[in-house]
Amino acid sequence: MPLNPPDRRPADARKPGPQSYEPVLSRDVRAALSTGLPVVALESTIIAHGLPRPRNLSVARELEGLVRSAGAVPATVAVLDGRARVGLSEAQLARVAEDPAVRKLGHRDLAPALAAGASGATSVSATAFLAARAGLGVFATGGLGGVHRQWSENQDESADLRLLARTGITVVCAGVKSILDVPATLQRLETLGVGIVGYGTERFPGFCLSSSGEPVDWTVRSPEEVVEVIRAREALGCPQAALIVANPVAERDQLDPVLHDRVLAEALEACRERGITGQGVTPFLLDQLTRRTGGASLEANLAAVRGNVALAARIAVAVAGSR
Ligand code: PSU
Ligand code: MN
Repeated sequence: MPLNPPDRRPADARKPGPQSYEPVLSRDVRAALSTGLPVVALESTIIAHGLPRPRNLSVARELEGLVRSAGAVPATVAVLDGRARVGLSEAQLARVAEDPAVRKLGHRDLAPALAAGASGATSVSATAFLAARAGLGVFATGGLGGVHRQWSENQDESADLRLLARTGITVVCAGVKSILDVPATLQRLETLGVGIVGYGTERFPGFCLSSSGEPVDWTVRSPEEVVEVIRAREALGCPQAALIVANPVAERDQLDPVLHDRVLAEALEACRERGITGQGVTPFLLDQLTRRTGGASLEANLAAVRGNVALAARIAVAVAGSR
């Protein structure tokens, strides 16, 4: 199944009509925002294209449950039938996980997708964009996109970075995906002015590894300390760029670093051999890692995502309590 299958609907089903392109907030999300209750945005590309089926749907539900049990409202973001949605129903969440026609959308894809009446899962860039526009302040994912390892050959740099440079949202993640050139990505984040704090660590996390080996300049140790950074950013009037809360997966849950380095080299080679480019690269490499580690990278990835979602919910609750 190609990642972005061609649009085979009959022409009249695609005819543009007078339609509102405003993002649609779920009832829960709208109610929470109007009463100041905490809300956490969740991305959907990890569900549709980052995790194997049918596990992806149970993970999607589990992540929403983690947010709820921390006392916040989950807002999974996706585009369905030309409507950008912030907060999904059970059926909509299932559709994102199961429908093979669900594409992968970066923020630049949003307008053409809405105009075409298409459906797609939102990457970090599209999710952060829609969440911030809806007034959400906290967002959780697994690992951010960034600068790929063969950048000098193909200039593949995730749209996540540039979008986060101009979106004032707090993103809780386990660093950037370990398939990337991590030092180069950190350099880009510095150039772009994206803030980074390590959560309980002096090392930048490595996605399914607890540490990438790179240092972070600032460390916070509680949701309340994150809130202080957010308040200081607001007081300075500088939240045009995102704040990354880099939250490592526990060492007992990480992928064996030696195994990681070996299979990643094989996966990168397979990606080159098959000539995979563009939006397909990241899903391909994640899938290869899962296959070549007998599922161990997937478990570490999931442990990281769960930890990030739970922490994001605690941060959202602390932010709501401080207002
Ligand atoms: N984190 C994960 N799994 C994923 C992703 C993040 O644990 O699949 C997704 C995010 O949606 C991110 C995207 O925005 O991978 C990056 O894709 P690209 O490199 O094509 O920009
Ligand atoms: Mn890319």
